[in-house]
Amino acid sequence: MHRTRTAATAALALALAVVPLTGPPAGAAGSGGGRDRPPAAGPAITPAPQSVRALGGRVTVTPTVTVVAGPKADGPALEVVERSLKRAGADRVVRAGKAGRGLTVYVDGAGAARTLADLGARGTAGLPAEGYALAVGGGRIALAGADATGTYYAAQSLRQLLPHRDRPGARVRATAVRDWPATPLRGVIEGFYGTPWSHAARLDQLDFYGAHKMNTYVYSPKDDPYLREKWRSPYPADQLARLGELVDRARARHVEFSYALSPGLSVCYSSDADLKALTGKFQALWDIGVRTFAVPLDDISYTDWNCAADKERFGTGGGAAGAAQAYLLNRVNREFIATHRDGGAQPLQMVPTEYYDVRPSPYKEALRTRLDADVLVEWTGVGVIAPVMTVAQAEAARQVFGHPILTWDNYPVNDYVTDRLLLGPFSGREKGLPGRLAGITANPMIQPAASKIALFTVADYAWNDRAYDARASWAAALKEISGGAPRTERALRAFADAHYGSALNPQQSPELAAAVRRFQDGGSAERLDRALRGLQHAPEVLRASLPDRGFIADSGPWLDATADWGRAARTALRMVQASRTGDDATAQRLRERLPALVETATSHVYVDMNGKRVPVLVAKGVVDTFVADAIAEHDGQEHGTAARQDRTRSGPARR
Ligand code: LTM
Repeated sequence: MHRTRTAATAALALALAVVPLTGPPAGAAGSGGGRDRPPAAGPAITPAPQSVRALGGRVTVTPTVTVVAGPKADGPALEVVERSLKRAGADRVVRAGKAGRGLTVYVDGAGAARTLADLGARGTAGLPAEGYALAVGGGRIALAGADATGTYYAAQSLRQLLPHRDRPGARVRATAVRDWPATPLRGVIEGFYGTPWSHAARLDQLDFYGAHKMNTYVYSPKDDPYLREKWRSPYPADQLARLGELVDRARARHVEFSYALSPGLSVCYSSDADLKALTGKFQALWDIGVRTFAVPLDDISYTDWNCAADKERFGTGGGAAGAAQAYLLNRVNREFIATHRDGGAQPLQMVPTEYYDVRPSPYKEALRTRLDADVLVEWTGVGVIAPVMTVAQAEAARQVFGHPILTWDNYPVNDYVTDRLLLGPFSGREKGLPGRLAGITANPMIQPAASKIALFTVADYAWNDRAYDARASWAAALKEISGGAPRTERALRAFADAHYGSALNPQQSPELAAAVRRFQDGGSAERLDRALRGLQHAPEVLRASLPDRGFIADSGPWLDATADWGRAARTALRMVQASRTGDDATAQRLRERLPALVETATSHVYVDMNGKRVPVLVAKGVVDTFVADAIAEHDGQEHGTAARQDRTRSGPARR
């Protein structure tokens, strides 16, 4: 199966040539005179577009809508357009060569270009790869992409502009959007240790990436044995067929499927046989449609060789390891990638063994000077889990590795804290960073559906970092994932707040913590109880109404623990109130219930792929501390009361 160069490659080729890698296209709205604002109260498009302008007036979705497609209009884009029109109430969506009587939607071609001009919207000229123009107005809609992916993204934006309705007549605000990505590669690297995602979850993720304008999925689960321990072995036919399904789904969603093989545990870098094993495996993946390949060499020893021949050939130490890796990768690059370029092979990607800093070293020096210039180097930022990532750090990485940098951002991955869900937003990444990078890939949690909150925000940042606001993006993610029902959204917010903290979001449970602080500063108990009641009941609301059932399956033990911590904290609050108002009997009764409640709340476990039972955490340092403080306050008072009673019984203190 041969494919032409994708939009992502074209964008990347451009990115490799110029630094800064991307920026607003010349003369684009928002490039100098300030960014256009979304029309007031209009539906939100996510990721936030670079430019949105209200045109005035509205367009009605008529019973029959005509779609006029250009000769090369993207098939998946047309499917999204037609499905969205039907969801907006159109009874019939017909394809025709010219405008019909009702609403007409032009997708690419001369019709779209003319309609954009008629509506006073700029066309696609000057837009970077994957950019698009979209205009709604005057009884027409026009979508045009700088390339097929751009058209697909225009369709995704239109999907969000159109309402959901069960009959014709919906009215849509007249709007012009001109949009483009801040960095060429945006997406996810399934690169964690632990239970690999299921096939169904991966298919679902690819749909999610396409809908959020993410164009990259790197297949690199550490615990797929065929990627690491058994990297030389071919996949069994059924597993290869499943990978083929993922590749096909990825293509249909304009996502580039990147296959990452990690031979570092046993490879002999100088061995012809191992080169053959590596490229042979790549060829098997090529044959099912993969066009992007990576060789991660993270988490291996580079001081121990796997064969005597390497020691003889390269010597010892970090510089020798860099030289050996560059030797093998250059052979892969020249003997496989280059020979497959006409068929659509994309630039090779690699993860260095020193992937977590920008300190000069003999190893990095060897990669910088010896590795072919067009190989992309993945880098996690400074620190394996980087709390912040700055433009200066990215520039230092570019310098020290001497190659274009694709970030392997270890958020929201939780393989190193399997007791937690990380449901906060992508934070601490400086504005301007995407423009300095070949791209951004995020390493997600072992729990695929629960990762979507964070991944939504990654997509938002990677597309338009200038407009990115972590809290606003987080709220938008909750809105989308909750399916629009306010009660579900409130429950999801309470649950996500209870699992917010991480290296990127050092404040755990910011909303619950603020509610506790307010109470401790003299605020009303009723108010705190409302917040705790929200926490306690969030799991049952989510279980009853969250549309994404994968999220519920992923979060099972954390949902149970959240409900139980909510119950324990409310009991603790009532105990404090009773004791503060002098109702010692009630306080004592509640006090006696607390140990069992805390025991239940701490009894829920996540069972990992090895059967290890890991007790899960909820709002760590907030809800548990509140309960502990409440117990201390009660017991301290009780101790004081008992001491006073003792003194009373034994008469006045003697001097
Ligand atoms: O980050 C990299 C390059 N490698 C590993 C990941 O596989 C792992 O998921 C993360 C988080 O534990 N840390 C790593 O070092």
